[in-house]
Amino acid sequence: MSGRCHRFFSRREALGLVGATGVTAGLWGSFASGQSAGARASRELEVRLAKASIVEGAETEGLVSAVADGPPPVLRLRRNTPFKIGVTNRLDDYTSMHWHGLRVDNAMDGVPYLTQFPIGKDQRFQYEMTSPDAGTFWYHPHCMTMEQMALGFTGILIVEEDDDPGFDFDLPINLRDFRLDGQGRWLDLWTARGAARSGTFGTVITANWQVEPTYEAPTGGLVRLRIAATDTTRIYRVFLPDADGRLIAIDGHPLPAPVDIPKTEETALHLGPGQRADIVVRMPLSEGQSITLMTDAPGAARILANIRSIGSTLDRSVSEVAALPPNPVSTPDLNAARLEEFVFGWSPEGDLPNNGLCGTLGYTFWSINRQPWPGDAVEGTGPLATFKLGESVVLRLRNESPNAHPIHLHGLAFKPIRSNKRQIAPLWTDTILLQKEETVDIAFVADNPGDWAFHCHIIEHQKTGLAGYIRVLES
Ligand SMILES: [Cu+2]
Repeated sequence: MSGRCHRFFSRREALGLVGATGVTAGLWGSFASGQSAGARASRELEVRLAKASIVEGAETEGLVSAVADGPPPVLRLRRNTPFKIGVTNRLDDYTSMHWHGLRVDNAMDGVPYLTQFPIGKDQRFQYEMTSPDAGTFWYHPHCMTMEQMALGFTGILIVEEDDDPGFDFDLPINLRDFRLDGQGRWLDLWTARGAARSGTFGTVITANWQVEPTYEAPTGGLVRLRIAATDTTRIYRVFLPDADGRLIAIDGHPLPAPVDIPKTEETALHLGPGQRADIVVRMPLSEGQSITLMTDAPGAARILANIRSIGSTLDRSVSEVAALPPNPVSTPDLNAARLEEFVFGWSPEGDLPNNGLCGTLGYTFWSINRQPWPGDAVEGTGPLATFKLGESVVLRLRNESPNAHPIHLHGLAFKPIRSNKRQIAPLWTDTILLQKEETVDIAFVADNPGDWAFHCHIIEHQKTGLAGYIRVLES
């Protein structure tokens, strides 16, 4: 356990964290009673180059963030409340911003050519959105996606519940890898070999851009961990061996009833790129004791973050953890639902370049229904399927490949209803992690009009053909 202690005073705003190491006990009171301490009606983000120490003892330059020296800020907004966010691009390359999991207006979804033009250097685009759902979401560029995400631009976005659910501490944990050598220098961000298989894995696993950070939280308190898997490639397999707690939400949507948290590698919760888990843990009752968030990984399990008890005990109990209020997602009528089938697999185009949504990796390996995303010009590129507004829909997602694919649908919440391989919980989500050679049916009501991107969230798969979109008509 080589976890370093981190002081966040100078970066508290950047990380959106209050009460990390060094903050006095007095602040907890305000944090506990005012969960919306950071919620705002508007924000400005400047997408820019940054530097930070990710490998101990070395500084890495050429990161992409919205602050000079750390991860993109945690954004907090309130449910059903308009939120404006200006995005100014200070990079030489184009960008755009997507709000993963938010059911917003199509024009605000941030997908180049499908919903907006890319944002050029020194240009600003103002996003305006109102989220009907509370929960843990995230944001990232959808243009030059591979480069800008791999270089750091993945941030957590929190939509607060109407009523404070009464936890003592809120800790966003942004899980992602970086591809760096031992001196903190960049390795190739993608490889043809990786793109054609499970993706190119990072070499440094981080939480909030840090290796094994240690946070502090009130002794005996209930801590809400908002774990977001924002890596381009890695499927995290998280567990908490020392903790008592409950899983309360997956992918932004509350579980109908909280369930016990995974404590072993065997029971680990698999979070593919794009997925989130809200976990409430009860901190140890003795000051100085820690709990550990871990991930199973090839070779050995790894520490993601430590959380240490500090202060006199609050003496809370996990039995106090109740279900969060459900989000207002319409329930599909499965008897009337229209079935559409999709197969995710190899591409007939071989190694030709593919422009999948703004910026190419130089080759094409993947497809949906044998059709790789054909390029930047949407002109002449039809939707994979078109639905009437309000129509109940079942999509049959067949993965014919030996690789897992976290399939993400923009703008709509859906639920898996059956798998040919496993018992599957019918929980609302925006990203379903298809196992190798698995077929899963998902269902939803097509109640948000627009052209919604539909793609794998292993970015090398998306960018080499495993992308497309569906259309929901205005009426
Ligand atoms: Cu994939």
